[in-house]
Amino acid sequence: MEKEKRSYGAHVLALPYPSQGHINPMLHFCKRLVSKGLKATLAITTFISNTMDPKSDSVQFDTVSDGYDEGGFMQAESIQAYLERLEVSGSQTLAELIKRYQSSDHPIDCVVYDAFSPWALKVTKQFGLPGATFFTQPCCVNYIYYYAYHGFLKLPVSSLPVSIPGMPLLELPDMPSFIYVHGSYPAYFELVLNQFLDVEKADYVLVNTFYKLEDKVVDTMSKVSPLITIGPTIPSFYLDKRVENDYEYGLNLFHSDGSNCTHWLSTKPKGSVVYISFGSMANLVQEQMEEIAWGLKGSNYNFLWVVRDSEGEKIPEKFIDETTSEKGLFVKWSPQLEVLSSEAVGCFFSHCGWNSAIEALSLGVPMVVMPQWTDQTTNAKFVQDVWKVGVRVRVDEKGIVGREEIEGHVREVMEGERGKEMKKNAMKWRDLAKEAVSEGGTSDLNINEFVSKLINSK
Ligand code: UDP
Ligand code: 7WV
Repeated sequence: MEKEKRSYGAHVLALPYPSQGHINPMLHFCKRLVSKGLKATLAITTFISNTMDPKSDSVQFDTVSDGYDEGGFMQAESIQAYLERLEVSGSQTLAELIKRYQSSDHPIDCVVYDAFSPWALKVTKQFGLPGATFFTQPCCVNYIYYYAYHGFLKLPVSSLPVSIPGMPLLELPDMPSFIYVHGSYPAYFELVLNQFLDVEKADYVLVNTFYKLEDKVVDTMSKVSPLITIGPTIPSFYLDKRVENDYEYGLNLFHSDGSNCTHWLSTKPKGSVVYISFGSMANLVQEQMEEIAWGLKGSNYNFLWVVRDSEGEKIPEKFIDETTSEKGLFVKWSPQLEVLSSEAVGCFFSHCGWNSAIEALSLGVPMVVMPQWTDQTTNAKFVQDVWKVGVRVRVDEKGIVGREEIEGHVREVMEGERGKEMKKNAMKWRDLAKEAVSEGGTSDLNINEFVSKLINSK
């Protein structure tokens, strides 16, 4: 019997690093590829697959193992142990998965893997397939790591400010935390630097950013390490609206009270709400949570605050008692894009994880940023001084951001002259983000070229 003719151009297997901030952009990129005629399979870990309920009409899900099928990262003895086992089990199960597809009707034609997992390229090449590494962080951060990886940036940093071509001068707190706090999280530092391990052997280097947002860094970095910008990878409904049924990411590691948020927001006047979230991983010390609470109270604005289960106990009881449900809403997880696109939201108080930052830029929402670690410090520098869409709060001698500092910055963004300027800039970036992924935009053209090369190289 003749084989059924393929209805798709090529089959992409995508392998995200197993965290929320890495799954979201990869999953969404897959949806975009499907909308352009490819077939896409997202390989999540067995643990995540067993605990979540991934939803997508267009992307297919499959599993690999990080070696911790019962508890994921939380089950690991240490960060280093997790990363080591992820590489061993990940390589093995990725190979098994590709092998299984190669003897089916829809063999894999390309592997798109998170830059955090350079080992995936070795597996990909064993099957003679093209590999595309996917950077989930912005180019400004990647280029700093590129410099450090090649020893162009001497560590610990002793000469300040740091001058890197294509970038503004950087002070120490503007550097990624692993550089800023030299020696912190050595295993993660190795992970972020190793994004450049074998990068020249990858057939494609994809970055979740868009050209006009980072034109100087992209141009500078492209000369030494060719890359293509394919972002923002946020659901199409919020940008070009060309991908059908693409309203949400579709894989949440936490349960959300979605309709609750949207209903509550719908009762609030335009620009009256501060949305607060520190992403999926940050754990703040109790004193910091208290300062945020009293800073908010002082500002007297409405607020929608995402407090994950593990953070709940850190909110002062007195604050909860004094806050009416009209004034403030606490949720354990939010439909963040829906929230950010609500007219009621006047500013986003954020840890400045890259997804959150590019989502705010794409939806035209100004920010107060309180970076915690990893790339967030550098993202915050660019949010404040390059894109000019937010202000960064400063920590005191004890490493805490005080309530007055918080109240002052929230007021500045919500009501000050500078706030109006930031809103205007945010709207400009929103338009440029839309343009980038719309027909003929920089990211759209880059994705089209990637797609046609894949189809033609089969
Ligand atoms: N997010 C969400 N609901 C929340 C908080 C976060 O849907 O209540 C999403 C957010 O839209 C983003 C991702 O989770 O896409 C978090 O990624 P980010 O890079 O901002 O931070 P991380 O969690 O990696 O620190
Ligand atoms: C998850 C685990 C470790 C890191 C990150 C995410 C990130 O910064 O993206 Br270093």
